[in-house]
Amino acid sequence: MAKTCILIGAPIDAGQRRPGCLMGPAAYRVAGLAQTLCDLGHGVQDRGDVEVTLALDATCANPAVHSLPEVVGMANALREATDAALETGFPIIMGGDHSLALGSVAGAAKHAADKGKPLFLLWLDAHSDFHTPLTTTSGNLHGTPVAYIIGRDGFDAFGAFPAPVPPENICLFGIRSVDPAEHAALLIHDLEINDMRVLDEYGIVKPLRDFLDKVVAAGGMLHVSLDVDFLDPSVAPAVGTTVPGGTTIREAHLVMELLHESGLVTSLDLVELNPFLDERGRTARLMVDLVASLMGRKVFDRPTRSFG
Ligand code: B3U
Ligand code: MN
Ligand code: MN
Repeated sequence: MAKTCILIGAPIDAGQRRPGCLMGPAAYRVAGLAQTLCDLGHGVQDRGDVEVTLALDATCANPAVHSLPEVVGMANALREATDAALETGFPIIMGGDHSLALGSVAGAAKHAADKGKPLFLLWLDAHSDFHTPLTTTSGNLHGTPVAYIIGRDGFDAFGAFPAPVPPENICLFGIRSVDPAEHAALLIHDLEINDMRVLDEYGIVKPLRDFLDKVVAAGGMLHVSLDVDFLDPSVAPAVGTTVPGGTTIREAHLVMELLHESGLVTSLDLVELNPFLDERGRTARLMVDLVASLMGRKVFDRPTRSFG
């Protein structure tokens, strides 16, 4: 079904320490994201890059945390922009580092709550991003959004999360790098964790379908947050935090194709693309191709063949 895709640029790299992600939205535009979506029959509105007002009074008890005014400012802007875009279309947030999800998912959660629907979250990432501003040792806030989204403490500077997502509605998929404090916290919260150990044994289809079945049963909305490092760095080098052992191009496309067939996805983040680290645009182009699969590009347009 044709959608109205609403492109929202979120040029931020302050959620980590490696400059470059703020060129992400420009790289997606150069790589032809809008035209790709048009070619698939969707409507496209590019709303440009969000305007950020620095939250200059934001403070945090952990001295390691840096760039709080920038990250809170972006979160505030994106919460509004994502909520508003969901009124009329399918928001695609072009990042920017993963700290932007402190805003985009807040907007999606507010929208879902206003509509009386549960929100589900698929986190495609090498990392669990489950620190709070009080537990992070790197001080990089891109490692914190999942904790904020379930309503953990420590996020005073961001304000209360609008409608915390129950941990069991969150599926971490592809993870292979978890810090000790995140590990301890994940043991006491009931998120669905599909780390690489699980995906190596079962493949991606069964764990993903099981999660999508839960979304269907609950009549939920589904936000997908796609971190470039979900992919193996050999195929997606344009990311600051490479972790070997990621998904292949084909696995990632299959995730997107299954998501498309489910018809469940209502909003999308594209995060952590650092064009300065790319090789002749190949990571940007791969990300655009993955969005194409999510939005309906197929080799053959036919029902999935059954192999019994
Ligand atoms: N967990 C580490 C590393 C990290 C998290 N997210 C990314 N890297 N991309 C941290 O700094 O919090
Ligand atoms: Mn991430
Ligand atoms: Mn990551």
